[in-house]
Amino acid sequence: MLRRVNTFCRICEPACGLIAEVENDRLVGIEADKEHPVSKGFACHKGTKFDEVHHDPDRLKYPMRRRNAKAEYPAQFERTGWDEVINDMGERLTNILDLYGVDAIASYTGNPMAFNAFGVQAVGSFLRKLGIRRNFDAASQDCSNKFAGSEAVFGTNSLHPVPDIDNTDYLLLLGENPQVSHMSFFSIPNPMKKIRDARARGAQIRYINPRLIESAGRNHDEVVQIKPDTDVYLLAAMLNEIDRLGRFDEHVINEHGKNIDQLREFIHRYPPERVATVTGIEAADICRLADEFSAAQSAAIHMSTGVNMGRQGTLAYWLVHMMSFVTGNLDRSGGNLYSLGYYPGARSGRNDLQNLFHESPFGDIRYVRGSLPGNLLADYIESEENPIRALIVTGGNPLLSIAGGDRLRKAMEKLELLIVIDLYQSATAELADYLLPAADMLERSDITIIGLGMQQQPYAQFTEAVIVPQYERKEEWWIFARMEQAMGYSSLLDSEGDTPLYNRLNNMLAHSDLSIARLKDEPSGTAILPSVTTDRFYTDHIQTQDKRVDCCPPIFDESISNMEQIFLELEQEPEDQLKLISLRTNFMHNGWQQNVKRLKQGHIRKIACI
Ligand SMILES: Nc1nc2c(c(=O)[nH]1)N[C@H]1C(S)=C(S)[C@@H](COP(=O)(O)OP(=O)(O)OC[C@H]3O[C@@H](n4cnc5c(=O)[nH]c(N)nc54)[C@H](O)[C@@H]3O)O[C@H]1N2
Ligand SMILES: Nc1nc2c(c(=O)[nH]1)N[C@H]1C(S)=C(S)[C@@H](COP(=O)(O)OP(=O)(O)OC[C@H]3O[C@@H](n4cnc5c(=O)[nH]c(N)nc54)[C@H](O)[C@@H]3O)O[C@H]1N2
Ligand code: SF4
Ligand SMILES: [Mo]
Repeated sequence: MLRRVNTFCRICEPACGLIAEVENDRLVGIEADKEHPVSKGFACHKGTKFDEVHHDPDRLKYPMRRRNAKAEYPAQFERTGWDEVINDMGERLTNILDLYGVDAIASYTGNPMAFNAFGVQAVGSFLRKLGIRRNFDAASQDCSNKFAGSEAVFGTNSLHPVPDIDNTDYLLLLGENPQVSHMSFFSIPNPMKKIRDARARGAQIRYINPRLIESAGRNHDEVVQIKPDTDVYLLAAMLNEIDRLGRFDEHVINEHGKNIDQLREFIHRYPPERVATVTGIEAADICRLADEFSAAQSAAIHMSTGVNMGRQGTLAYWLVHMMSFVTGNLDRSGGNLYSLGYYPGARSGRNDLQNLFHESPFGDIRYVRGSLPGNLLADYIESEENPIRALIVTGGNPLLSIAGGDRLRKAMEKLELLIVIDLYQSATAELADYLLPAADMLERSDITIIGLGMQQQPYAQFTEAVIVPQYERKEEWWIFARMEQAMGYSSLLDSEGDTPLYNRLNNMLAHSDLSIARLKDEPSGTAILPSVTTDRFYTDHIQTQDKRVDCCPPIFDESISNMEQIFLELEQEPEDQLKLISLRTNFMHNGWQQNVKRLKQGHIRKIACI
């Protein structure tokens, strides 16, 4: 008999509603959920073609143990059983802990773990129980600048006001290509429809990008082409011009801001005429952008990985917040609004900005949201003093996703123990001592978590596993809970049933009078929450101690002087300087989905860069 099961996609941030078709315990099809109250029948080809991942013969099926040395290629693995492998790993981790202490063990959690509510909580619990401090994750490749930026300006890493796209008159998008990527730090199914609707209403759309992107299509005038890695100067110059036009909202600034004189002093160093050559945008065009943004009835702004991944992503995000705040568009209809989801997360992201940095053999570094910078992973492994000797990689492929793969490979070959939990034998997994097969998104239950605080329409969805894990694949939470048991810690598996696993998420849902049991009764497993509102940002959401927006956080002093240094260097660059920029396509998802044949159709549009 054919069963149609409601579920949702966990590949990227929109979390589109899906219907999975199951016949005789076998997945036979996936389609977009037309009845889904939020995604309303939208899903992209990665979600609807996920059956190819699920059935892929290359998928890991059994727990495996390495037979040859790490440096030997190809890797040789032998099949083993879960009890054996868990006991082996537990014993080896305990030995390393006893011999070298806790800093000899590190963890890297990859991007897919952000879409795995129970898995990510189990990894966290395991690391806390062992006391592991050397944590790395994919965020330092694509978004930790945003955590650090919001922390400095709003007092919490978890406050990222999103564009009020349904009401805005002007939408400024920097470093993103929603047609291909469906946006990050803004959970919105079918973003291109929203952008088209906004355009049809008469809103102006502007993309800042070195490349004429797919999202703009034939609307070439919507793209302002910029030289790579110079957005921070464009934003400073736009703010400068808006101030010159007398369009700072003094009332909002007096009421809710601080350090505004310092902001003014800073932006006055970057008038449009000065930054034109470095950004590749003529002064008149910068002034036009500034005029448009500040004259619009309402204007919204969003910045993504094209800028995040640059050298000055944190400062750029500060200036993005400033564009919104000083023009009175923060917390205003049609501007940028905080999307309170089922759990008020802003408070838990609060951080004390004093003494954030600590000395390390590689200079002063800091944790951002509990994680160290990924590009130091190789240094930590190769360090003479107190090196990382064991690494647990969960749902990530750092060898491909962190820059400098050759060096990282050589470093990883030196690890005494590498445990990799993945769907596939990835490049990183080629070096593993233990390679453990994870259940895929259709083989596990879950709840929407990644978009919390960033959903265009707040909602919560629960899904049961569509299909039981095939072969000997296991969910990540189970693997970590078993490891806890093997190493003598308390564990989710100590008591029966789902309750312990669901406890934390039920506590979070309780803030919205919801529970997993209640979600199960809702159509599509989905409860719609109140829409995003204005007028609570400065009273309820902002987390600085004085509840004021910091317009020029002192923690940026050093970066601000580096910014000038970099500017002087950029001014010296020859006009034909070649620079590489990232190109995300429909054919892959970061470093995976390479086997999905039906993603490889079509071609990359040849589009001009400056
Ligand atoms: N070369 C390159 N580098 C990049 C990027 C890129 O596109 N190309 N993108 C950048 C960005 S934006 C990011 S976020 C980071 C991502 O950095 P990573 O997370 O390190 O890299 P991914 O390629 O996303 O790796 C995901 C791995 O998880 C596995 N996987 C998929 N689903 C599951 C699951 O449910 N459970 C488990 N256990 N494993 C799973 C995949 O098979 C894959 O090996 O990389 C950044 N760096
Ligand atoms: N098909 C597909 N979808 C994906 C992914 C994928 O790999 N494939 N990855 C997912 C992940 S993990 C993420 S984080 C999101 C990312 O989603 P987006 O942030 O939208 O990522 P991109 O589509 O790479 O868009 C980045 C844009 O920045 C531009 N750019 C490069 N350098 C600069 C610069 O210096 N300044 C400016 N202004 N622009 C610049 C590039 O030309 C590119 O158009 O996508 C998600 N969705
Ligand atoms: S847009 Fe993202 S969440 Fe939606 S179906 Fe595609 S991959 Fe899945
Ligand atoms: Mo990402």
